[in-house]
Amino acid sequence: MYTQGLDQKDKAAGATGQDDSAERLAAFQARIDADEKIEPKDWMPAAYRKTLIRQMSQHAHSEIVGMLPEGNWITRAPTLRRKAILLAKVQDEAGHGLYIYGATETLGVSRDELVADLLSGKAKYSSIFNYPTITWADVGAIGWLVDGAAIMNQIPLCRCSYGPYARSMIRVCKEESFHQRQGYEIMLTLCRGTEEQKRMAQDALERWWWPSLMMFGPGDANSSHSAQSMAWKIKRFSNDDLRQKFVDVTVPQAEYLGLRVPDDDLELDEETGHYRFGEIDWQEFIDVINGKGKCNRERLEARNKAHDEGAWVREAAQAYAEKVAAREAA
Ligand code: BYC
Repeated sequence: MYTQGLDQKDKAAGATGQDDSAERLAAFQARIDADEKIEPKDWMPAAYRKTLIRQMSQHAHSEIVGMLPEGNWITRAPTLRRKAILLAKVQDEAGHGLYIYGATETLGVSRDELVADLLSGKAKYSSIFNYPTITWADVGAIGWLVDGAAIMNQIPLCRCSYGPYARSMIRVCKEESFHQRQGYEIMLTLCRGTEEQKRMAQDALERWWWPSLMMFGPGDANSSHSAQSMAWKIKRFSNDDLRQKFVDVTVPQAEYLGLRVPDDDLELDEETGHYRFGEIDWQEFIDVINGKGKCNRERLEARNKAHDEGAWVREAAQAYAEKVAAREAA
């Protein structure tokens, strides 16, 4: 369905190439200001299209690469029930990637180009998926913290100005809520278990807390895209605002679990009702997004291997499509 947008590529390039006149830009901004949705066949500035392709493709890649850290535990889930839930969750992430790739294709870029950029290492994906999952508690911490951060970021994207992206986020957010609850329930079970289980939960929180805060992106002062993306209502809140909201809802959840958030500067500001928290290690964030995280290499190798091993499926689908087309032509 979404690939129908591909036949608009030439027209779209023409429309965005020469025609970004002040008048057209003003009319476009007026539509955004009136909270109208922009649809694939509508005129849009070239830079709006480029920003969306960048953000949406990175988002889709994150969903797909995000299957790997948790996928690591499918064969080692502690019970049949946990295994069934984890399988469903990881499959949901694949679905999210596919909806968002589909929505990105409506902007006139092909799935093959997007995937090639991921596999070559040219395209970014979320920093969080470059950390290892070394114990079962990491599966709980990912659901609780990573999916929790993802919901905080994605609920406002349901109101994004670009229609296909906004609509794809509605189902994604419903599924992410279930993911967050299952992760929290794993943490709760561990925290009510033996001393050793509680230590595993604490250790996972210590390793995932700061990387989860980094998911929201650089601080507002260093966020190169935020101002324009907010003016276009692609983003509705700044990176720092969403990070603060996440801290405010998550700290009481950690307290309920009886776990300690690994931040000596964490303190509730009674006047504002917000938690003050310590400085994020931005050098670590920069290193991770530049390919120097613990698992960057492993993640790209895994995606490339899966792509190579799936070649026969693509070839078979292509051969079948050609056979059907030839039969119809005859
Ligand atoms: N990691 O100007 P800024 C999930 C880059 S998956 C890597 O603030 P923007 C899940 C940014 O791209 C959920 N790179 O950018 C799946 C830019 O670089 P470029 C993933 C990051 O776009 C499986 C530069 O830093 N969610 O939920 O305005 C299992 C400057 O940043 C990161 C999404 O993708 C990062 N964390 O704001 C479990 C949500 N942060 O492109 C769970 C959609 C920043 O100029 N994306 N960068 O080279 C967004 O909302 C926005 O793109 C961001 C960044 C808030 C992430």
